[in-house]
Amino acid sequence: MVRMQGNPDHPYTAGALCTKVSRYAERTHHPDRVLVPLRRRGPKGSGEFERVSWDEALDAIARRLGDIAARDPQAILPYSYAGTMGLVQGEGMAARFFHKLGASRLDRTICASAGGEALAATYGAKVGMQVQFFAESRLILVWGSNPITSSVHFWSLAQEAKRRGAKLVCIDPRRTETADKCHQHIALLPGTDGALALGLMHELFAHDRIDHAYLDRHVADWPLLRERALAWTPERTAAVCGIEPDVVRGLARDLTTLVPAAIRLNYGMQRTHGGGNAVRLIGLLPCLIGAWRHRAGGLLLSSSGWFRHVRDTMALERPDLLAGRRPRTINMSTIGDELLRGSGPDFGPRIDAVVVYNSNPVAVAPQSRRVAKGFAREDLFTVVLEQFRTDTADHADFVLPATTQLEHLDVHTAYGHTSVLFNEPAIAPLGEALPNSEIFRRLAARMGFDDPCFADSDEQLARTALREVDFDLLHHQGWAQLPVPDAPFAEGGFPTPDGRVQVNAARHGVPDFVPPYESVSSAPELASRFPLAMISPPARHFLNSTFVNVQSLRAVEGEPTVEIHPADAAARGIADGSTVRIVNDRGENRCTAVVTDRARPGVVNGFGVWWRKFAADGTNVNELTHQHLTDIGRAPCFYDCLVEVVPA
Ligand SMILES: Nc1nc2c(c(=O)[nH]1)N[C@H]1C(S)=C(S)[C@@H](COP(=O)(O)OP(=O)(O)OC[C@H]3O[C@@H](n4cnc5c(=O)[nH]c(N)nc54)[C@H](O)[C@@H]3O)O[C@H]1N2
Ligand SMILES: Nc1nc2c(c(=O)[nH]1)N[C@H]1C(S)=C(S)[C@@H](COP(=O)(O)OP(=O)(O)OC[C@H]3O[C@@H](n4cnc5c(=O)[nH]c(N)nc54)[C@H](O)[C@@H]3O)O[C@H]1N2
Ligand SMILES: [Mo]
Repeated sequence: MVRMQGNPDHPYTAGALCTKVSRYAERTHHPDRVLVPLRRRGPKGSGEFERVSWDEALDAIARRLGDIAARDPQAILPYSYAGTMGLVQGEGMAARFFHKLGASRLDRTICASAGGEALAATYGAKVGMQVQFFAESRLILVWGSNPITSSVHFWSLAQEAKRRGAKLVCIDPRRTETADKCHQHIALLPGTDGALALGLMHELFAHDRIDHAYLDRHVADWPLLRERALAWTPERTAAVCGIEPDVVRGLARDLTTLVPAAIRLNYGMQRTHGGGNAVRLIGLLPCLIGAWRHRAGGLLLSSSGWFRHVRDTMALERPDLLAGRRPRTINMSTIGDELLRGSGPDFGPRIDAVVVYNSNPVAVAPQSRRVAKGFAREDLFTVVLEQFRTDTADHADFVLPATTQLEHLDVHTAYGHTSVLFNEPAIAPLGEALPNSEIFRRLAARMGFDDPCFADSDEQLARTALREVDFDLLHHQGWAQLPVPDAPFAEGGFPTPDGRVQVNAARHGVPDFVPPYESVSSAPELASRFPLAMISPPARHFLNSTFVNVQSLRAVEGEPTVEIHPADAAARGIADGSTVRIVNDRGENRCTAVVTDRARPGVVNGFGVWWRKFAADGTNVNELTHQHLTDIGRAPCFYDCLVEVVPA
């Protein structure tokens, strides 16, 4: 491995890498890589291990899982998410293994399910504009997203639009680096986006600035929305959002005068109680103004729905191996509570074993004191497939060395652009590391699973995972573009049963503003003790908890910090650069205060997702977050969290 470089021929990324991935060589060849199987030696959570052979590790794991499965396989839980989003090294062989075993199923909600299910309820699938056409938009709302940090390729397109004269508006409680580069920044209170969307609709309906023809033809039940929106005057909206009424009026005007308008709507707003309803409301704005008529108008949350015909999940994951069994489903976002639960009639058996791959729940899951306590159970059997000794790996009985993206084969779909990608291994696996697929293949053999599908090679898995894709072209070129129309909904044709956008969606009804669980106005009693709202978006140089141990990146991030507005800091006697404690009833986290007007009054900004073991007090921001779920999609509410900040 000598150099990391993007593919200059790929139409969307054009060879550009984000900062963190440009350090992937440093990460891959990091001296701390786990390169041999490890067995626990010290107490749970101590991170003390001894080296064992693959045979010893796999025999012991298969024996223990076999014993538990003989009682009830549902006592075994797989836990995985975004470490790699590849189809082969994600839920490929792993899913087959757990289906055959009859293990509990995992509801993978930790990131995108609130917005995903909300968009599907409204539009029928996670579909939207083709990202490249943002370059031609006249108005771009960057809503709940910090693309300079988290999607640099989109940001290049927004910059292009700006050069061509577009207006950029950033809607975010934090004055982000992105907000600095937009023409306007609307610093609303966290979790109030649904109210802002209703306020904008109020203006559009009240002044009759709507595209009647588009609504009549392509949006079912739209008058129900009108009725609801007319109650949201700019004054009411502004009071809820913590902004000025004229901001609502001005933005509504821009939406109809700067044509076409496009919304880059992302996950910031979804990590609060009303995240699902907010996405549904914002999702309806482009319909009101007929923005879908243009290829540079509409919205983009995720393009992943365009891949739904391409991904052959059944063939890849083989749910038929369940053979009629219907194991329970466990929500990954409440893993803390789930691990600490006893068996019971409504829960089933206690969780006796967890197999973690592609995830670091002790750091990334909410209310991490509960998560760490659960993983510290001496009677829990934990296997972690990892590249590094993460906070979660420290709690394992066995750590199994996993390959990185450079060392294994995979294929990827996307959620920004619309091409399928091929990941060819560039180097041989380091040390004794193995791809996830091979680890599950070997475990399956040890467990006596002899269905032919457990012998599939990685290339066979990759071919099986994709249909309607020219695999040879994909392999040869590195990517294959999906056929997506330029302006997919110019004439309606949404992927809903009747082809129309759904205002009154099955199961969810007409969308409305759902206030946060924890805010000054929705929980005044709690706010009297913990008056500050805390959000915790990702740090620019980390990828959730990945890359936190890469020295050159950690050097730029420095140390865990919390941003606090000068007025809030002064009221608490907090000086810039001093050590503070962020506290609430769930826990506390020590870090360094940055006194800055990047934070709005009443809101503090923590950053995700540091490793607990790198912090002086062994915690991170998730010590403060809670396990309540969003209105739609059963997702976590990381940015719906009241705290107090005090000098340490
Ligand atoms: N560098 C880097 N890039 C990443 C990641 C990373 O960890 N680091 N993570 C990747 C992953 S897994 C994901 S899911 C995506 C996420 O990508 P995005 O969904 O684009 O999310 P962020 O860039 O985190 O931006 C979220 C923004 O929302 C703001 N926000 C917080 N609460 C609210 C609210 O209530 N309303 C509004 N309007 N805004 C709010 C935050 O201040 C933050 O600036 O990024 C991916 N890219
Ligand atoms: N407070 C707060 N918490 C958050 C967020 C936030 O914004 N604020 N963001 C949330 C979001 S958007 C997400 S997506 C989740 C992400 O949570 P996770 O999915 O847990 O993602 P990471 O923290 O990146 O951890 C992935 C782990 O997988 C490992 N890994 C990578 N590739 C492989 C592989 O090929 N094989 C194996 N076995 N392991 C591999 C990496 O070393 C890393 O330790 O975190 C969530 N948590
Ligand atoms: Mo995510």
